[in-house]
Amino acid sequence: MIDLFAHPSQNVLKVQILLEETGLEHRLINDRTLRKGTPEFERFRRASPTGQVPGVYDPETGAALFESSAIMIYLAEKTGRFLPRPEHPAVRAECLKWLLFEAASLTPAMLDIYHYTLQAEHPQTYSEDRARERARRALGVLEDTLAQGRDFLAGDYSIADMILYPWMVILEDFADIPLSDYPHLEAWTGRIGARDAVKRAETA
Ligand SMILES: N[C@@H](CCC(=O)N[C@@H](CS)C(=O)NCC(=O)O)C(=O)O
Repeated sequence: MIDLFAHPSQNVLKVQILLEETGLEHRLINDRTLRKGTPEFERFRRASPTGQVPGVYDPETGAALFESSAIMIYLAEKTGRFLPRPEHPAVRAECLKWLLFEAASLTPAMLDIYHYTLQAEHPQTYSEDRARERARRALGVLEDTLAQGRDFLAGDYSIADMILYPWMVILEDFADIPLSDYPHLEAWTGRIGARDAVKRAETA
């Protein structure tokens, strides 16, 4: 039984979607209720040295992981699903490319928008404009990719789709960017959101 250290957040939702898609047995452990000195707390700190969620501990292999992209790769490889195998390096790299893009391009821009617009005490126009421009640039790349007639980002439905989907669900509330500005991305979001496993993850 895999431990998923979590509290409600989009970063956790990515992993929950994959766990539901693969049917891997798991239990959610709310990191905020863990008490120092308990075995669960020790496992959480081993999995996530930053103390952030998601964190995963897999007693079957001893894997103790943080960073949602690393967790997604691990679970996909463990099950042999949703990540092309190394014998197909080009499609595998295509899938991994979107995982890195999510972590290195879209997410930092989204978080900067959130902080500079919704959290900062004083308006920070330059930083806010720059973050918004970076986010729109990343969203434009996704839109152009899906406009090439692809149903999913890297061929078949994969962890690339699962890792990016949670951001689209909150795009407007979180970054004040309407998803309808990106019609292909909006249709893709609808396709993923309609999956039973995704619905289960969203209501878990
Ligand atoms: N890069 C990390 C980000 C993890 C992250 O920011 N987690 C947030 C929840 S969405 C968290 O634990 N925040 C509490 C904290 O930073 O202490 C990932 O992709 O997993």
